[in-house]
Amino acid sequence: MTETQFTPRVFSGIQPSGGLTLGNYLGAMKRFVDMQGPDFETIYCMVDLHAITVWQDPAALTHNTRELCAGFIAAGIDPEQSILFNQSQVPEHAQLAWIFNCVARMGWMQRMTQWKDKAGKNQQNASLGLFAYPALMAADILIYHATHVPVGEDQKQHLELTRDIAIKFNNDFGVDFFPITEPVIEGAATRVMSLRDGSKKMSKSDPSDMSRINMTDDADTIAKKIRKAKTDPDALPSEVDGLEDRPEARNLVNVYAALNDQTSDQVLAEVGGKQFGEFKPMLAELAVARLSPISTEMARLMGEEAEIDRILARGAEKARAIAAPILQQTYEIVGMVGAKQG
Ligand code: AQP
Repeated sequence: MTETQFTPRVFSGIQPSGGLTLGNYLGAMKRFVDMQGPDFETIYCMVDLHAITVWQDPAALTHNTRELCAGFIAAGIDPEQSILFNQSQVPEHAQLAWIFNCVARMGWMQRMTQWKDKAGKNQQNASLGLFAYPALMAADILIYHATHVPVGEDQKQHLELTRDIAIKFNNDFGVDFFPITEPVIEGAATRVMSLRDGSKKMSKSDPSDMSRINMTDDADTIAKKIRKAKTDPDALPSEVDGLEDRPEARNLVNVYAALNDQTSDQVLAEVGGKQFGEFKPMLAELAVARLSPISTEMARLMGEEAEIDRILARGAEKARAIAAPILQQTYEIVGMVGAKQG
């Protein structure tokens, strides 16, 4: 463990690999907004280098990156207070990732469940980038010496690997240089599930649009998706224990709780005994009330593309001012001739 006192600094990212989902919002973005404030420096990134580990149409990648930036701002990230940028514009991420490719072990990567899920049965045909994804993610975090990383539950294993990489680097080189980052996985909706299948995570890349709520969906679409969400025939229980073996019911209750800043227990104390026919319209109304202002603001910002590009460019400049000296110090520790402390 490290003795060094690191500046309390938050880093997290979202892939512009599709449109933002309610899962990304509740599991990540809403939490990013909560952490913005006097306690931390906050750095948020559109991780476009991660997105291309699976095929992205270039025009769609451009659009999705700008729309994601609009989503960050519409959700409450202030680009003056937080650093907001896209990953490819800060080359230090990829440069540190190479060092980490040489620190991480093949066996560590092979154990990653996201690799297994995304590569599927045809691993030989998956990109090398998809395999090395967690080393780039470790670099994203550690290039800023970030101490806290808010993420959804699905990223827990990658964050453990980030800690392993930091520990191994520090041990291999006999330094106390990289912090051992704390994952921040909190709230009622750390894993929002598909609306069609309570055993699958809600995901941008799910082929079924009915499986997810997109942050750009209009009120009618949100209400329709919730109305058609898979459920069971029983009434809602009054306590969380009663949701055991009812993944779809649990999911809708968790989503309601997260949208309303409550715990699932508090929600069930109010709605226990109700049938889904009554609960779903309540959830739809709440979801529309919370999400519509964000989607309206996103649409407005998307009409100001040049302004989004300016915010991203300015964010990248500020990010590089932190990342460049840390990369140079890393090179110096590794023994690269020409590296000098920034
Ligand atoms: N369903 C979810 N519930 C809670 N949190 C979630 N996150 C993603 N899905 C859920 C969190 O959102 C952040 C950004 O995720 P990402 O875009 O980097 O990649 P992902 O986790 O792979 O998300 P998707 O939507 O499933 O993207 P695709 O389909 O491209 O793979 C992370 O903090 C993640 O935990």
